[in-house]
Amino acid sequence: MAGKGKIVLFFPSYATEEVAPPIALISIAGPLLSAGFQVVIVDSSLSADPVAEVLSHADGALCLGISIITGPMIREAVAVGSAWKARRPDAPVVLGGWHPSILPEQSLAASFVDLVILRQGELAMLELCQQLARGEGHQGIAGTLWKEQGAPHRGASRPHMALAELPDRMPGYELVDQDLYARRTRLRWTMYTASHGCPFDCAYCSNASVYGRKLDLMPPERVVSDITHLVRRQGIELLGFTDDIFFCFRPRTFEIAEGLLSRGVKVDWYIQDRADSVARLSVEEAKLLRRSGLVRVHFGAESGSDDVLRSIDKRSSVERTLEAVDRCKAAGIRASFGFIFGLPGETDQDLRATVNLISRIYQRYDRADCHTNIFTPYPGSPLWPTSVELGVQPPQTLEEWIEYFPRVTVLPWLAGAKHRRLQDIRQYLRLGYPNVRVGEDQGSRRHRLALRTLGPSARWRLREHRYDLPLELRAYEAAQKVKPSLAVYERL
Ligand code: B12
Ligand code: SF4
Repeated sequence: MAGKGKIVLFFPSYATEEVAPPIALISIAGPLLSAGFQVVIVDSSLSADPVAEVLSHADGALCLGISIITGPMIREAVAVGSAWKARRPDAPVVLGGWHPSILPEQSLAASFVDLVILRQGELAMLELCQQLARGEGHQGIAGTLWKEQGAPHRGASRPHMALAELPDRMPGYELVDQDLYARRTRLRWTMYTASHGCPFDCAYCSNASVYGRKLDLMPPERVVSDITHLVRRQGIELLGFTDDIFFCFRPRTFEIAEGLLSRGVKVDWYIQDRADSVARLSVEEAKLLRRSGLVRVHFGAESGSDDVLRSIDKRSSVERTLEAVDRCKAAGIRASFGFIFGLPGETDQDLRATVNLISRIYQRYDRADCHTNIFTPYPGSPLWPTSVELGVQPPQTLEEWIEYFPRVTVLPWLAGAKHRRLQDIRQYLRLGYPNVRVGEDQGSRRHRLALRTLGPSARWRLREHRYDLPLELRAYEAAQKVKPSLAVYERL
């Protein structure tokens, strides 16, 4: 039943080494496939020439849908969307995902965009495609904004629909060629969404502006049967949950773990959660999760200073972070911690506390790793208005957001030497405590040699908090330009 028409979906490059099937588009594709549409997903990570590949599917298509998160993904969204518009002015270009959901009017104003779908996209996209298939145009769908003779219009609002009531997402997974991804990453892995939303309100997080503060939980038995399907039908070996706080509702967590065990489903899985949630688990509970396949937890630890944690309303503490390390260690679960440098008001003492905490985590558990980012204020987060007051210049067009990401953006309160110093500290952390993420290249022999040579001095600097005259770092960076294979993986 692929007779209703063809829909092309595009997932732009996100400028990192990680490669994974685009879960947002898989979710959109599921209901379209069940309704009888033919769906083509083009994932830039697998494409040598995304513009040419998308255009090769343009003839006869009803529309092009593009998914974007704020930042570098917008570059290819603009290139592909504009090329599509030039070739198929009659077939609308639809933007969906986090960025257009938070800034819909500005996103719609881009010349190649005909329609923006706000927040949850499954039903709005299905209705749009059904309307287009009937030859009725792209106007008037609830939960969307569209252009008509160049002027913007907004449809009725569309309430969030519980995950459990949405049309099945699983047919979308069947569309993806897992072999292609496995060839790139040497691992059959995919992502799965068992809940949306988060009841917390961390000041840097834009989650609530898209999913609100209410948790939307997929029933545990459905989670178990979907995972069973993915493992048995697609040979998935590793599954990443996109949920923000997996342990939010503890009984459900154990039902999922026990369900996987009782069905004999052999799969490794990882989650993201808060340190305080994991610290609350008993060792026995953590071990049960490990037995069911939980291999890694990604934590937002954010800072080694309780003052900073209070200032961002994290409602957790350094002590909780260390307890979470212990719990993971006791159960043999890998633990990855994310830290944010350069939050407004962070002092040098706070920064030192964070570097110390990172060193303590590495000393405490040899299967822990830490990642740092320089704070990037996102629209839709509680810290956005403060950041604008402090001098952040909001980009004025969709295209201007392309350059808006941590490696490029310099915060006004970090202008000059402060930003450079933070980047140096991050680099010393990478050299002092190297680690590798899922789906990432393990690095060349030369790269490993550079790490062995520079590691001890990097760890000395971090311990002493001395970052003056970083000559070895500059030499290393110069060598990187000559031999890019020396590059330590840089997280954006
Ligand atoms: C997985 C993930 C990624 C992965 C996606 C990989 C992949 N192959 O799928 C990648 C690696 C791309 C990624 C990168 C980044 N991410 Co991210 N990511 C997530 C995460 C954990 C899950 C997103 C997801 O897939 N959810 C499941 C799907 C089903 O939900 P969804 O994405 O909301 O999609 C629905 C709707 O948005 C909509 N929709 C989405 N796309 C489309 C397209 C069309 C056509 C339509 C109609 C609808 C539609 O319909 C979907 C189904 O309902 C979220 C946090 C979270 N828990 O949601 C952060 C999150 C989206 N990421 C975020 C950030 C900040 C980033 C980075 C900037 C991080 C960084 N510092 O580099 C980068 C930006 C990209 C880049 N570097 O270019 C922020 C978003 C900020 C913002 N305002 O945009 C989030 C919310 C995390 C947070 N709480 O701060 N991320
Ligand atoms: S950072 Fe995590 S815990 Fe905090 S509000 Fe966002 S999703 Fe929730």
